[in-house]
Amino acid sequence: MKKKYLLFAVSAAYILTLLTLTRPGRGAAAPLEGSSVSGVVKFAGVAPKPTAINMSQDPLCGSGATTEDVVTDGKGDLENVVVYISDGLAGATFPVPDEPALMEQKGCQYRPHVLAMRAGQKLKVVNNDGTTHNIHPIPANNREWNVSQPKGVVVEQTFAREEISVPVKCNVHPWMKSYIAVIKNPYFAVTGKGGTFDIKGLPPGTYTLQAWHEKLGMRIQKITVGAGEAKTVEFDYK
Ligand SMILES: [Cu+2]
Repeated sequence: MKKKYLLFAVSAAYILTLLTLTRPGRGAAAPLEGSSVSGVVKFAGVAPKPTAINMSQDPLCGSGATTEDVVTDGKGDLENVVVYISDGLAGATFPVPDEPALMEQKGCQYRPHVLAMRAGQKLKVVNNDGTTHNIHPIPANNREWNVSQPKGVVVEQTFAREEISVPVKCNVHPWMKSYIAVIKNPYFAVTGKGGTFDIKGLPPGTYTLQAWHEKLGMRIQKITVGAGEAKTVEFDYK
């Protein structure tokens, strides 16, 4: 009788172990688990029209580019909005990715126009143009730097502290402007085509979700996401 119970107990333990080991999303994939918050950023009303940029001072820059301070499609979906968790992570720290964040200069414009990256992460700035640029971020909460960047030269820098967002200019080409959002947690996105964003791998909790646009300013929402919940939210500008 005793032996039978023992056999039963051992079998049950074996099955439980198997179930645990074969559950999807365990082990190395763990950081990608969790809840998510996604959605869209909208601009209500008539968006200002992009205007042509006069690049005639530098024949190596090309022509035909337009301003990017408010970029929407015909449906009011707003691009270049940084959406990030600004509060609710209770001082948690997160490893900084080894891969650098990338900003390119193409046709004498910054690509992307708005970049989001981690505090302490390496920033790699590439010059794809035939001309010399001068990359010059003007931070309020980080070390300022200002580097001449001839054709083909790669610049690498970091920003130590969170700052949303650091304006970047080029001292050679006055129309060149971009923004770098430096964020201390990994929970952020920048809206692209369609005005959408998707922040994955969030632990369940209550957070302040903030949206930042270079011309239209900040929007703030309190959100609560349950375990495994895929929350959707909308931000509205006008
Ligand atoms: Cu330039």
